[in-house]
Amino acid sequence: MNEDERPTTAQMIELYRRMLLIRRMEERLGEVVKSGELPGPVHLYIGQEAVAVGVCTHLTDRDWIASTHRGHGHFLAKGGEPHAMVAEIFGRDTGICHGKGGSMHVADFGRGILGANGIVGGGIGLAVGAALAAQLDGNGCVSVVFFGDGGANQGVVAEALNLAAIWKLPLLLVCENNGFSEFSPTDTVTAGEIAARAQPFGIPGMRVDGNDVLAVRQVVGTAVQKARIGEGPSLIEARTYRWRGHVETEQSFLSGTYRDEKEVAAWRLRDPVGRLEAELLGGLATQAELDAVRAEIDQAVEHAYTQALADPLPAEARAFEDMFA
Ligand SMILES: Cc1ncc(C[n+]2csc(CCOP(=O)(O)OP(=O)(O)O)c2C)c(N)n1
Repeated sequence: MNEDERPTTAQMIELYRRMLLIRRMEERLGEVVKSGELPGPVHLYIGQEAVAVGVCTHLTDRDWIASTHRGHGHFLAKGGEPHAMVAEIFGRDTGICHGKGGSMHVADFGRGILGANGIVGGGIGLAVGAALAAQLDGNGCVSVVFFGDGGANQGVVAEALNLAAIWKLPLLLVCENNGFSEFSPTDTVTAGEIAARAQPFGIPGMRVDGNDVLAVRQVVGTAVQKARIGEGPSLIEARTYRWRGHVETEQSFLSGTYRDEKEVAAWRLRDPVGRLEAELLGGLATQAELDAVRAEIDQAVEHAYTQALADPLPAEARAFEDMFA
C-alpha cells in the first residue's frame, strides 16, 4: 500500500473509532478520578489522540511501541484491551499486569506494547533495544517510542539518535510536543526546534500537525516504510496540546494557574476528533453512521469500567509471582 495515498473512507472511520475510544475512555477516567476511588495519579491523553492513532495505524502486533507516563492512548491505539487497561489502573487482579503496574505501567508484550513508563524518557532505551532485536531477527518489524517535549531534553535522546543512525535501526522517535513539561511552557525549558535535533545525526526530522490524524498518518507511513526496508530511523515532532492538567487533581496542590484559558479554548477548536468528524461529514459518511460508531464506543467504554470496577483485587500471593529471584 502506498501510504502517501489518501485513506479509504473505511480506513478513516477506523481512525475515528480508535480516537473516539481513547477520548471516551479518558473522559470517563477523569470522572471516576473525581470520585476519589483511584489511589495515585493519572495523566490523561485527551487532545493528543491523533498522534497515537496516526502512528499505530501503521503497526502490527509484531511491531513494538514504548510509551510515557501519559500512556493510555498509546496502549489503546496499539490494540490494547480496554477492560484490561482499566482493571490495571484500578489495581485489579484482571488488569493487564495483574494490578501490579497501574496507570503508568500498562503493558502488553503480546501486542507489542512495551509499556507506559513513569520515568521521563524511560521508554527510549527500551525502544532502541527492540529495534536492534528486530534488525538482528531480520523480520521487518519496527520499533516506535513516544516521548514528550520534556522527554526530548533527556540525554538518552542523543544516545538513541546516535546508535539508531550508526546502526540504521528500524526506529521511529515520535515526540509529542504538547506545549508543556509539567507546569513549564515548552519555550521556557526547551531550546530550538525538536525535529531539527535529528539533522546532526543524518536522520530525517519532520514536524507535523499532531492534531491532524491524516497528516500524522501520512508522515509516519513514509517513515515506517523506510524503517521496514532497512533505510533507518526517523524523528517526528508532532505539535499538539493537552487539554487536561498535567495530572488529574493538580488543582488540589497548585496555587494559581500556569496557562491561559484562552489558549486552551483555541486549541479545543482544533480538536483532532472533531476535525476528522467534520472531514467525514463532508460527503464521506452520514451523521447516522458516525452516531452508530459513537454508540458502539460508548457501550465498550461502559463495559470496560463497569466490569473492571467490579473485579477483585489480587490475592496476596500475586506479589510473589513474576519475580526473577
Ligand atoms: C526522569 C524523570 N524526571 C522527572 C520526572 C517528573 N516528571 C513527570 S512528568 C514530567 C514532565 C514530562 O513532560 P513531557 O515529557 O513534555 O510529557 P507530558 O507530560 O507533556 O506528556 C516530569 C518532569 C520523572 N517522572 N522522571
